Amino acid sequence: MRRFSYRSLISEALNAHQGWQRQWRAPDPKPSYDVVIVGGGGHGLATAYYLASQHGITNVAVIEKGWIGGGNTGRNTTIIRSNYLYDESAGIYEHALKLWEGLSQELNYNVMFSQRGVLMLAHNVHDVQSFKRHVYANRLNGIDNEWLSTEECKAFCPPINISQDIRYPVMGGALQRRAGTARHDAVAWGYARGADSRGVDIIQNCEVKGIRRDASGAAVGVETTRGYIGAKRIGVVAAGNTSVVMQMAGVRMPLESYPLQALVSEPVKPCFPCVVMSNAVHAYLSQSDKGELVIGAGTDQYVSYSQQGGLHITNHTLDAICEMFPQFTRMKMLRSWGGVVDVTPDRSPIIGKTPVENLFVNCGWGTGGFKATPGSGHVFAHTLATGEPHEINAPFTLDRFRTGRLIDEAAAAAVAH
Ligand code: FAD
Ligand code: PYC
Repeated sequence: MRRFSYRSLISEALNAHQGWQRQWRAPDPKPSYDVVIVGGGGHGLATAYYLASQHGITNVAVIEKGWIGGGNTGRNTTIIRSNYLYDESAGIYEHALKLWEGLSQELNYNVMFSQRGVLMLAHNVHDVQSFKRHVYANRLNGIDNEWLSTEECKAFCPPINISQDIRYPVMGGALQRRAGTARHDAVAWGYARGADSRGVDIIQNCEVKGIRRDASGAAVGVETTRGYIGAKRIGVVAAGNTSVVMQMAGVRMPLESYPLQALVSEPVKPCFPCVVMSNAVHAYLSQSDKGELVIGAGTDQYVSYSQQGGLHITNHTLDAICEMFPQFTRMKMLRSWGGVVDVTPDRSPIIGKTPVENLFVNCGWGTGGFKATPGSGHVFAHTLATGEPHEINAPFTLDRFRTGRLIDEAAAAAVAH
């Protein structure tokens, strides 16, 4: 695969960009693979990439029913942070954040990771206490997070309205400076390109319709719209559709799937320097490199597989945005869309073994898995390669919903929760 470099970009600019290769192949499925990954989102593609690059396992297929990155990976609002409460979460989200810091270089693909800072605003005494608790817990884990007064919030993000006369006045905020955003499509494409160049087959427009088990009950392959594909190990990474896929092997998952939506404004000149989230008023905002304001809120209140959310949620969010940032009141909204997120009872993911031999799962990232993409792929690749969890994903078992060792991150799941 031709590398992107200053030199290759200049030479292609002078050559009307005629010399670039396809970024990944479109192979027909082989009869069988060492590992089949169900789901070509960021997590599935990252898993394939690390299987090949870290474990030398290249006889791998990623099976995607639509197009890669067409699920939540390409629909999310790209907030990346590691300010979760518990040690287990600090382990995985900070592992991911460290990988983000070198990802463009690792993949030779610009994922446009921008550490512009994520500021979580507090609007009541409960917020203040909860965010300060997160700040202290994060610091104990060596994760940057700091408490800002109301005036310091305004200095960090001048568009914030700090008038104390509004319904939810700003009482301070927790700032993670190393947090930020990245370009979601580029993450899927970069991992796809890296995996493909190491021999991984990425098979798009191919839906998994069944999971075949042998007489002992072990999973041995997947039935797809392009025929049967055998597999020594299967990793299901299907986000909002995970329960449906796992049901094919007879495994009932502790997941609920909800629509989560976002919207963007017309593009304007750079006017918003960071990411601001507000759990209390249920809104968050950043500005994309194209200039659009990227806005989102919470999930719909009912389970659904519709990639479209309720209009009243958007209205409520825009009310909140107008109160926090009155200068945006006259902005026009351009597009809105939704994704289907897979939510666990404790708002933490499930990564590891299942009761079915050779069948592994990585799901439950709910409203907040984009930030974890590199870390999740990295530890899931280890799990698939060795058959045992990496120490970082060891706590995130399916079994915790039986034993009661939950990792309750409802507060850190934040606005979208
Ligand atoms: P996906 O990208 O959804 O990939 C799963 C893939 O599996 C899909 O492409 C799907 O087509 C495929 N699939 C499903 N069933 C089958 C089948 N039977 N056969 C073959 N393929 C199948 N997270 C953050 O960290 N920060 C944010 O700011 C953020 N904002 C969000 C905003 C919105 C509106 C949404 C919807 C989500 C947001 N998230 C955010 C959550 C984040 O997008 C997800 O947690 C993450 O992208 C999940 O990645 P994934 O690769 O597991 O899933
Ligand atoms: O996990 O930070 C997050 C998030 C923000 C919006 C949706 N998810």
